Amino acid sequence: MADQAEWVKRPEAAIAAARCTETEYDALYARSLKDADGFWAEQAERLDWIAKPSTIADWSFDPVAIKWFSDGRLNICHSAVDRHVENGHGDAIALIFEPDDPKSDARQITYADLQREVVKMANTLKTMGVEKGDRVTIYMPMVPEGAFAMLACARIGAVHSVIFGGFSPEAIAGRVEDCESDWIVTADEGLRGGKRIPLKANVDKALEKVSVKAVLVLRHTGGDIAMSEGRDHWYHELSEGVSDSCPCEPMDAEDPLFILYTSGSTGKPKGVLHTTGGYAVWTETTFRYVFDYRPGEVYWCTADIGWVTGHSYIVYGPLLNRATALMFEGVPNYPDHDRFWAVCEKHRVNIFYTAPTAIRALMREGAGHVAKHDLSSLRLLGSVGEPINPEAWRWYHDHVGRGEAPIVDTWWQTETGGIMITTLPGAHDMKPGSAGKPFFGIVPELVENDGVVLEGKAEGNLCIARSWPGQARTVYGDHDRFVQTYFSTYPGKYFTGDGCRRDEDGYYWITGRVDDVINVSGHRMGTAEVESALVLHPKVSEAAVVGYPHDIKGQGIYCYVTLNAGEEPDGDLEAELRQWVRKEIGPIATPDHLHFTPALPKTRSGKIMRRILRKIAEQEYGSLGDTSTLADPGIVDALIETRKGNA
Ligand code: 6R9
Repeated sequence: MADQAEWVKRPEAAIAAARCTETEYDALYARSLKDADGFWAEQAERLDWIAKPSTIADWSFDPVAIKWFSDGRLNICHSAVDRHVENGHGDAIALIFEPDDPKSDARQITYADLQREVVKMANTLKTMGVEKGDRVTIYMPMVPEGAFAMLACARIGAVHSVIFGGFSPEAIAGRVEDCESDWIVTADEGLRGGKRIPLKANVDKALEKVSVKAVLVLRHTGGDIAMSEGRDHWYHELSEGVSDSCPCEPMDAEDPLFILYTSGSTGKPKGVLHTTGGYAVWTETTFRYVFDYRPGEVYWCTADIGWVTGHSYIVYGPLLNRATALMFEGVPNYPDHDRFWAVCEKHRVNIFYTAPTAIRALMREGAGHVAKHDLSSLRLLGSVGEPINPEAWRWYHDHVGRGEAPIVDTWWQTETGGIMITTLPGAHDMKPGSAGKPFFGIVPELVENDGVVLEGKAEGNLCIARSWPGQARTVYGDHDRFVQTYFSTYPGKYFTGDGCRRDEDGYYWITGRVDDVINVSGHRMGTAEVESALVLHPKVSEAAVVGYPHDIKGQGIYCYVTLNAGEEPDGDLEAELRQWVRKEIGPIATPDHLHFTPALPKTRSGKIMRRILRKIAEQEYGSLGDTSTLADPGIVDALIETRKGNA
């Protein structure tokens, strides 16, 4: 990427309407560092507290112990739902539901409806025996009941663990077991692009491996499913006659709110734990400034509630701001490639937040699909999940944003709880491909491998020097792993796992992961997870998985596979292995490329040389670096030959 990137000016309209101008950003940012306690105490005023916190920041990165607002008490559901009703906004629309099938009716859910629905779900969970502190697994399609379930857990003090509806029974079982969850909330089936997703059947398969006390099932498609007597309950039956009152459980600011599993470079996915007060303040504040939301506007984030983006920017951030958030059940290309734009036109969407992989896929289908629709309501666009290439940025800006709407390219992670680096729409001009500037309270540092912190224009490993309210507090059940993963590489700093460049204007450019995590269509995946799945197959002896550039997905999954003696690769086995990985992890982990090889390049001590495998997958044969430490250097030539043959 060129350093002298072109600036794209923010429009006058955005400046005029801005909640935060450039001067204000500079002043607020400076204050957020100089007087962190004062700054965050003020932001926290935007929530309803049962007991206002007197202690604000209380953290250390060495040893690792993170607390914010620790003597405060609140319930996030009260701030996101009830208080809006109490303040006379019960008729404001909280959620708009746009179903998979455009011919089905959209639903509008007011804040008063939302309160009723959440109370009903909360009391139903209580009927099942769920109590404060219990973990509840939510495996739902993108329907409002998914959000009701999350908020219902928060209301009664239960900890939700949402699992993306695309994950396999094996993945569900692993997560249910890891957080010792005794309850699952699911639906008969999901609908995506006209296809039925067998959610309940997947849960049934998972429950052959682990057991729970009860499963609550939403009737959504009406599809035929098995119900296990005594264990499974229909939501519409169990909720009948529950009380219409359910007080919000008073929670300590540091009481757990949710667990969300995410991939790392080693081992099984980690259950990242977020707590109540800091997460609420962080999502409320970031949503307010970054999207500069105004009452009455329609905001649409296309993520799934199974990912952190759905948690923070479909459910909590928008509702804490009394926004109208659209929830979309479907996919961008069903029934046709113009669905996103049709939905924007239909619901007069003002703020649209999506992922680069979706933009690239739609860009490939041509701007004609965009031109068919009146997108004049759009005033702000957002991007999240992976670096956005300048070409996709331009297309998004020119065609979807009519060359006018600013784009916020928001960098953040499951572990950060909310947005960390982005431009603000009225405060900053943009540079396509750069996330921009740090949000309030965020101190990014670029660090060399030896720990030296770089100043000014530089490139290095992205660390964050100070804690912020939305930061994850631990890995559920394994605090050592939390410390090891994020705080041991550069002691005293939070290490993000991303590489990053800072330019002469102080803009940050994320260059991608520097660890063994790959980003496929904005989904984070540990290469180790895919390897573990492959070697479970009886014919596979060894596997090494790397990412390689992919036009639409950003990164594709490239698998080097060694078979057991006597096994021969063929098309059938290839198809079988693809299917195998889908079954083990889920469709998002389907290998893009299988490369059978009699051996993998290893050092004499037996370490797989991933650096070389990455280069070969990328077809960068000239820059393989030193191969002299390999036990059998000849294997590299053979790998290159095969790669050239099948590229
Ligand atoms: C929110 C989310 C986190 C990883 C992160 C980085 C990549 C996310 C990005 C971005 C460049 C952006 N990432 N947003 N890279 N520019 N605007 O995606 O969380 O699923 O945990 O992924 O995604 O590599 O480290 P998560």
